[in-house]
Amino acid sequence: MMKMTELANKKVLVVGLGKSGFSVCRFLHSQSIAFDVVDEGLKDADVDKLNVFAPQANCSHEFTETLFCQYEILIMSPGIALSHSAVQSALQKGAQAIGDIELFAYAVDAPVLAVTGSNGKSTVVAWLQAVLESAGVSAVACGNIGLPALDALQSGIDIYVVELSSFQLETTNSLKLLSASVLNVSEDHMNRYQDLEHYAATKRRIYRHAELAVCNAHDERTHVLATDESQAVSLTPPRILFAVDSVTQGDVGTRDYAGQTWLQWGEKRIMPVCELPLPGLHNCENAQAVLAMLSPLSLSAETLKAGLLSFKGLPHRTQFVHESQGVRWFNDSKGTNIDACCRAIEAMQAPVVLIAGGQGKDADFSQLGPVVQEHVKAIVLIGEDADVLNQALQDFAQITKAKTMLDAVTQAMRIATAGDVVLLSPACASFDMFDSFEHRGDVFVEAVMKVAA
Ligand code: UMA
Repeated sequence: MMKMTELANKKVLVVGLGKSGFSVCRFLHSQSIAFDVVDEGLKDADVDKLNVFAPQANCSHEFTETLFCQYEILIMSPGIALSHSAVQSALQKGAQAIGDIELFAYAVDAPVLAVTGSNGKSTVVAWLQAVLESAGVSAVACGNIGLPALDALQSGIDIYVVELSSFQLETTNSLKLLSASVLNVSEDHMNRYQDLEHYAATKRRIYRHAELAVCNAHDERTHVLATDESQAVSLTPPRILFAVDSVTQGDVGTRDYAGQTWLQWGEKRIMPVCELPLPGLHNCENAQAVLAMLSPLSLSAETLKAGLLSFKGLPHRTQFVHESQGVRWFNDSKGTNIDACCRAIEAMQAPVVLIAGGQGKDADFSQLGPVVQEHVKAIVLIGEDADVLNQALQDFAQITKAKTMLDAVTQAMRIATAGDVVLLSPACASFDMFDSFEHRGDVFVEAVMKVAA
């Protein structure tokens, strides 16, 4: 493992000046480590912001071999692929690529829990934080969830709870974890990986230095594989399973008592599933993952139950927005892939008018067909890949297209009748029309309040 002192003697390039790039710059500056910056979309305002604390940093917007090959350490932003030709040239000349989470690993001095997965990771991370806080443990949720991990570093924190994306895991090598989980693996980011197994193996890098691996009983791709290249450096960690249908041993799942299904952790009965504060089977599994991730802390069943109940859910994840004329409106803007969209549709338990579309990331949308056929009465498509979705789904539901979110909401309002749900769950990234999934969700909520309230 490289040490911070070694970093100080290297030529360092921060690649990407978004949220994580800025957190890296602030961190390097705080450690008196010199660096330069490159960002293809470099904005004057960002250069000004950087100049306030690091005027010595050279800023460039050219991703060229000549530039990259001048550096020994590339600190990559997660959104920038290692396969970029300028990055590859530098790596071949002996440069090393790391990410913000690797720097976090060097600096953190409290226990860390980390969660990845195609879906549910933000919810699990925020739920973990809620349970810990309610148990009197000071915890901060950071990483892919939005607060860059390096910005979260502060004194007085008992436990860091970090959400990691597969992108971040590509450049993370030495993060020591008290417990780690790949919650699930389903198709996403296929424009960045060779296939689903390549994507899954990248996620499993999270187990590299974990003391406990928390794996999904229904999803073998989440299980630690001794043959993974990522495991080569450590012993296979002990494992605890969640999503077990009828728990008998130390795993976490459900068990039936007197006609009621309970959350069960080994011999501990935690609470009836129907009392969980978030709806749907997927949230029952998220709660189980929370319990499993916390097992090293040996909290009591009462403490865990109180903690689970204290969580109110996150915005943009099957978030109830409004009801008028018997039609309920839900914002699931965070549904950025097919699996998340399917689970949101199923959790509605009512006929759905779906608003979907955006950047499709090369996904195979025909996989949405069966769920759409069963639960969706109409789809309103938005975004640059609307035609791709239309092609894949036209046999399963009535489809119309909309140019703006306001247009989509207006059309959905016309189609929906009492008892229906209108659900924004795009199954796509947002960047063609919006700054982020949060921005997309906010614009949706605003449109709903304008049109339906
Ligand atoms: N850039 C380039 N060249 C490129 C791509 C980007 O120069 O080819 C530049 C852009 O001009 C921009 C910067 O890089 O200035 C953006 O960097 P980034 O895309 O890595 O994004 P950040 O702002 O640093 O935010 C990242 C995560 N984004 C991605 O992984 C795409 C955020 O997760 C995360 O919250 C943040 O770090 C803090 O850790 C968002 C996300 O979409 C929510 N994550 C994906 C997901 O959840 O599916 C992985």
